[in-house]
Amino acid sequence: MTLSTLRTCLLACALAACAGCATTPASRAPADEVADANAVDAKADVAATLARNGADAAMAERVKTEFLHAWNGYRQHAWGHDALLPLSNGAHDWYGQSLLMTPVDALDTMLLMGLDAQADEARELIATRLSFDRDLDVKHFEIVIRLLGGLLSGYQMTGDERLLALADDLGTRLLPAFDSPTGLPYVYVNLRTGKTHGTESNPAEAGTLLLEYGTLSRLTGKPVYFEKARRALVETWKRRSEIGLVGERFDVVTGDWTRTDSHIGARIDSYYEYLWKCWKLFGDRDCKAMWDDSIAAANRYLPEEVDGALWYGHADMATGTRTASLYGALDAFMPGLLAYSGDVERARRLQASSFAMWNAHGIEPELWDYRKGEVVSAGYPLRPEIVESAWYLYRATGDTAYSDMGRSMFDDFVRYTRTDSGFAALEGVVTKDKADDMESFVLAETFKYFYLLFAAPGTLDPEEVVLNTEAHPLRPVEEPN
Ligand code: DMJ
Repeated sequence: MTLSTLRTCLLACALAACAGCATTPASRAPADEVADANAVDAKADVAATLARNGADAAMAERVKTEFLHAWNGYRQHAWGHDALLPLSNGAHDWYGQSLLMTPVDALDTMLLMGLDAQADEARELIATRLSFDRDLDVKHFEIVIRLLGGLLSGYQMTGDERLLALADDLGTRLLPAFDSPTGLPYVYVNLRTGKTHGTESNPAEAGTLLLEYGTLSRLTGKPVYFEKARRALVETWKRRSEIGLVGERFDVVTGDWTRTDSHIGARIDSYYEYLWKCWKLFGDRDCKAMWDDSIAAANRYLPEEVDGALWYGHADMATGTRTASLYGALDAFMPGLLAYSGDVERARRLQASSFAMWNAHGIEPELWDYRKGEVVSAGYPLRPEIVESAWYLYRATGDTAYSDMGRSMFDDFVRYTRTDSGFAALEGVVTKDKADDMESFVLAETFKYFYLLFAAPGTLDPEEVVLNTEAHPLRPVEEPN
């Protein structure tokens, strides 16, 4: 079955029961054409502003130098392992055996930064040492966004067929995760046996798979990857409440919600991101329809104004009733997504709130009560989302307020988290005590978004490539015949 046949089948079968899901292009009114022309003019204005403001080459160089500090620490103390322990100068493997999380996650950042020698060395390590034939129960979602995403972007940026072969092998080993009665993926899958476990999952883990599996389908000509991941996204969306919100956890066997709190933070966040991005990368009109419907509900029930500031809090998915005034480091991806999808004014206001949360203690907490102005969960695992949003806003507006914001956050980031061998998570943003942990996403995402904020605008154009949720750039690929 070709991908286009598959798409037709999915449109006809899987989505037939979904109200509001467009299966044919909407007819275009003259007003749409005027709006399109205005949008083209606005984009040209922003491009001119970006070109005029140019890059901050000194800051880009500084980010690159600090990235190299972390990479060299990994290279010296943790080479061949998943991650560096930046306080003890030790190494950590997620599952007792290494799957090279840091090199795979870091490869495309090095390529973007022009660190060719380091990228070549990492690529050789990956191509010659990475094997997925292991008796390991791995977390499906994390392996997809970090490893599958990193291998695919690495392949697209270098043309090294060994990376695509690894991605294809990994994809085949992960596919049993989708073999639940609902098509929603189990949380864990064994790379050698395909045995699955973990039935309580969530919208983020089920809905943040399609960019990677879809790209793998396009590159290998195997539609099964696209089909399974798309079904998981659609099955998640189909479970939205009557008012259009999703909850925080569901059971993949029964398909029932087990937690009905709705928000844009942990366990839900990137579900929204992929609804928009699967339209952007694949031109999938059903994704666009699901996005329109879902973001409208989120924008209706989750926002809350406090002293003139805009926040997105928690609400019950069935009634929309406010349940908590919590926002945090993960929620801070939303301004970027709003800006990317064209809602710049809301994005600006929410980013101002994220930055106020950051500045309350000089670095952002994992969770913040915006009504009380209090830290609820004090850790800082070096997350990228607020920087990612600053970059999307800079790209959407050309406004140097966002590169200034990035400069200020980078100063704080280095001041509070730098160690002799890398960068350490914080136990608490109030005390600034460090933890012996440097997640691979620091090299995949946090440094990449800081770099992109200051590098020449042509370094990466989000209108030409789509970054997965781990910031791995994926280029659109034509459907094979
Ligand atoms: C990353 O692994 C991804 O961005 C994911 O979507 C959310 N969590 C981390 C970064 O904070």
